[in-house]
Amino acid sequence: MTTTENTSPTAAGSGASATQAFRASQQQGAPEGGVSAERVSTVVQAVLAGVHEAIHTHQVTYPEFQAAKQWLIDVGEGGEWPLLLDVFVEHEVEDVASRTQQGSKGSILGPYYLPDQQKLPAVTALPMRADEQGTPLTFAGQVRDTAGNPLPGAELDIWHADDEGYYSGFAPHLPEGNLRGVVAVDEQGRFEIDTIQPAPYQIPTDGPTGMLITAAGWHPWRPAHLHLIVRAPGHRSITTQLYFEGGQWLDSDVAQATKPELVLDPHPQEDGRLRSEYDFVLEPA
Ligand code: MBD
Ligand code: FE
Repeated sequence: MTTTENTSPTAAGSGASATQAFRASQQQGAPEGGVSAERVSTVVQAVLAGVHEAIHTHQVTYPEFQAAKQWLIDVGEGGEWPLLLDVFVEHEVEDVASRTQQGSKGSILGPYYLPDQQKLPAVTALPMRADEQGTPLTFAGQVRDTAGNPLPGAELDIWHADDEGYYSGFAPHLPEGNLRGVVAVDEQGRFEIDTIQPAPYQIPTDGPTGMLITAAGWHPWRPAHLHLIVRAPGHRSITTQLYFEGGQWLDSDVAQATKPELVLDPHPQEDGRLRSEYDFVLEPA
């Protein structure tokens, strides 16, 4: 991925990178054969009906309509469509998808996933800076199928923010691949990953999404979290996030992406590291 526009940890920088990353991911992910006219008509009509109803119910004025138009233009120019949609909409799409999913609970992907990260063995440390800040954390567990058998062919694609809430690839001061990796589990489906505890994530306040949040008087925070995609041959992948017991914003995630089953309870070890265990269960594909 090129990061030419991304020269400082600003909303415009991370927005441009997130838009670029999304476009790259769409080369593989677009629905085969497109979407039928009937489906487009049904869903778009329902979306527009919701907008129309809000306008009538709340007697929206011309100045308000034009301000909304200006803001939507800014969302696009700032590259913030991935951020805005993943924060305010993706949780509903995930809720629909999760209704047909067995095994571990999923959560939203968000705008900061990058494919093709460093391959790592089952007992490992995520790539990090020599002076990486944050409480050291060991995250360990096992991947099994719905019958309880270990899945030795599984991998954990893991990524998370640093101790300041920034993601590598979306903040130019961070080395490429920092706090990201693809971990291959061992013969028992087990893994043990050394990393640091991430900080909560704040929506950039200098971009259009942050301006909306400020204008509405909401808070711009997501609780600290690990992102994961867990895959195994012949099984349905799980995209999820794991949070931390007692963490700030856990009960008021701006992205509404927390679930009670997704909260880790890390315990301090004798060496001062935190340790947390979590097992994943994948259903057959
Ligand atoms: C994030 O870190 C995130 O996980 C989501 C879903 C949206 C914005 C930032
Ligand atoms: Fe995130």
